[in-house]
Amino acid sequence: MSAKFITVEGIEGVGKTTNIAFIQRWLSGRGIRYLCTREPGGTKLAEELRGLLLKPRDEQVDDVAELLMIFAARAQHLSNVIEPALRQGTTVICDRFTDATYAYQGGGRDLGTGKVAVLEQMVQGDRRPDLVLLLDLPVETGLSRAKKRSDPDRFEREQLEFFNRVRHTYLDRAGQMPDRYAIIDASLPLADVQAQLADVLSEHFDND
Ligand code: T5A
Repeated sequence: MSAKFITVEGIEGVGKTTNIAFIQRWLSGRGIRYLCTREPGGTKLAEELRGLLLKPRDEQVDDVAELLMIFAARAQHLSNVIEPALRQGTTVICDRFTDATYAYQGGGRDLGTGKVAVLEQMVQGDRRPDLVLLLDLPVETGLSRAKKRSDPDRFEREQLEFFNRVRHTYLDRAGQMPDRYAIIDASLPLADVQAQLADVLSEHFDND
């Protein structure tokens, strides 16, 4: 079985962290070697960039500066962690990847797809996820779940409209690339969310 690059996406509080723990258990149960990582982050330098990106600040952050920092972190993460793991036959589970950039910077910040696509090609070459697990729920539900958990970071301080644009960009991309995306209804009780995930994972791994 070849190593797969699987990303988990969705708006704030959609349950990525919770469900990645389930995915890890699922893979372990089948004896599949995997590595779990996240974006922005995944290396020392990329985690430092993550800290800079998420920290609330009184200076207005330029949208393109934000985009470049995200891709700087991604370049480091890809060359030091993701690509070596895939080359060694290790499946990689990544909490967010470039679909988040299309959704948050392209959609949320309204930068559009052009600049993101140029950087995607420059940083990733042909590397794209084999499977994107898009956890989807109404923005209000996600934000209220996220609020219970911790103080809002710089992104979580955005308005509802921002997150609605993010959500719709994700859904549009999933509609355009149905072979690569699986949309999971994350508004359901956890057991039902995980049953959907198990079905999608079985389809991808058991038929390989
Ligand atoms: N970003 C990132 C960009 O703008 N561009 C990019 O290119 C990238 C890569 C950090 C930020 O960076 C931005 C987007 C983000 O704003 P992050 O750390 O992934 O990214 O941020 P969050 O989305 O905030 O991730 P969280 O870890 O905070 O949320 P999760 O993981 O989606 O949610 P989770 O699992 O912590 O669950 C939240 C709560 O809901 C409960 C859980 O128990 C928990 O309390 N829950 C459920 N409750 C009821 N029913 C269910 N089915 C539930 N599932 C979970």
